[in-house]
Amino acid sequence: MSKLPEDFLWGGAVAAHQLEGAWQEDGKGISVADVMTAASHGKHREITDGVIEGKYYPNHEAIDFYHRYKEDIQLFSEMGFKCFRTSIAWSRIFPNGDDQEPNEQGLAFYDDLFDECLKHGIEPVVTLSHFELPYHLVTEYGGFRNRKVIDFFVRFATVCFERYKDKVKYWMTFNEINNQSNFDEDFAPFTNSGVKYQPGENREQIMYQAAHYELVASAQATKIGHDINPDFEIGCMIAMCPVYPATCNPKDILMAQKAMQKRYYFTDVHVHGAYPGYMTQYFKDKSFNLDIIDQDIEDLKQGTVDYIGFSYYMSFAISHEKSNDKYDYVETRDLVKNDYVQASDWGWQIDPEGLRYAMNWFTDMYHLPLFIVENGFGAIDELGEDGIVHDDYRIEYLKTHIEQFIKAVDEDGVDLMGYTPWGCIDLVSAGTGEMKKRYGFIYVDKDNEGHGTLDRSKKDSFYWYKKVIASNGEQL
Ligand code: P53
Repeated sequence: MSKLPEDFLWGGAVAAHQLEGAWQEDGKGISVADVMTAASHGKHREITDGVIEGKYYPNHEAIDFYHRYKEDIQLFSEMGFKCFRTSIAWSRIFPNGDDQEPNEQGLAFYDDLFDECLKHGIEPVVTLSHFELPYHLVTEYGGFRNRKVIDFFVRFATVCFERYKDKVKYWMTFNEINNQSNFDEDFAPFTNSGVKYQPGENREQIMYQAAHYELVASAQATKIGHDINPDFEIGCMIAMCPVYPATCNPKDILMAQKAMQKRYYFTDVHVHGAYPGYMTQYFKDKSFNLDIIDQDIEDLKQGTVDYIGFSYYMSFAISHEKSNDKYDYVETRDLVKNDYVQASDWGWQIDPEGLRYAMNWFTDMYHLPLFIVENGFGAIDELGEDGIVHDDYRIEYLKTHIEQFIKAVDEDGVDLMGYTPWGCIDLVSAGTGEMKKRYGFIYVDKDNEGHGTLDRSKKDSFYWYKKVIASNGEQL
């Protein structure tokens, strides 16, 4: 007897900009992902002013899923996927973001894509905004610094809900909305919110303002979605990296607690429809003068989510030493190495038990169903002499994490809807723009410079995952 429910949603996850390519086809506008170059571990992606000739932008072609999705979904189906998580590229539907009418060719593409999934018995799970803001909203409005962008997002969400209401049941609003709590770096504010900072600006205050507008946009959209189809399940999407205290020094404990509040208050707003007291107090203490109007407070209350979607790759550890006596959290400054866990080639601390811990934490805090919508191991794959990738390291990573989430369900009573490992087919890394940081069960022949046939081939993990799904998690 399997320890997971019979209708458990096994699948895989991707995002439009990381695999579709076809960046200018069928009326698509430029998105924030189209102006980011490729980098590597330790080197940030460059965010250019528009698309500059002669620079390499890996998302422009990506893995050409736009033209090959039938072949790829066939492979997902062969693995036995029950669901497939992808996003709708906002700039395919509203090329500039502020257009009055949607682009029919963009809408038709996702009709075909979802039909193809359903034909194979695969339930689409759809993120509305996954690091794909139309670039025009950055240049004209400053991204989510601007209240007007709420309406543009809500218009986009409404069009999608109406159009796909009979094809898509599971939705998420903003991917990893809490990444931007790392406001010190340029990547998260730009990909989450289309925010570019000028020198000397108060980055933290701007981040809280942009996040507030997004939370309002998410709540308004969630309310409208529920009105359009009461059967919709609409979730938030949180990047979960639990923050452990480096020691049992009470100062480290408090520091970890404060860091958790700063990284995860987003979930409180999504779930409870209101800011927790510690955040409103913090805004006051810092004299952040945020534009939060009465109607926003009402909107947040009306648009709470049905489940918590989250990604889990790693855990963090933190020490109080560099912080001030208020334990203000600065992600780039305060995190420390955890000697009890190993790290990936990209420095991500691998911690399967941390997944079980995180699931219990979410459940204690919010009492909602959970959905693990990303998890996985970004690694360098080499083709063996037989032309096949023997990725036992990836199988090991996934196996140990699956064991832990089964314990969370079976021993701790956590309500878990499904599991969609990240990058089920190799795609462009969000953080570095590389191809060589691979997550897939399916290998794609393409390198960091953009060379390759784009041919697909099955890795060892492909056959392994197929067995896992067929046994509903019994055979790992
Ligand atoms: P890459 C940081 C920390 C955790 C998850 O990431 C993150 C990031 C951003 O890099 O992003 C999510 O490709 C994101 C996906 C992304 C995936 O994790 O940098 O939702 O778009 O590809 C893996 O290795």
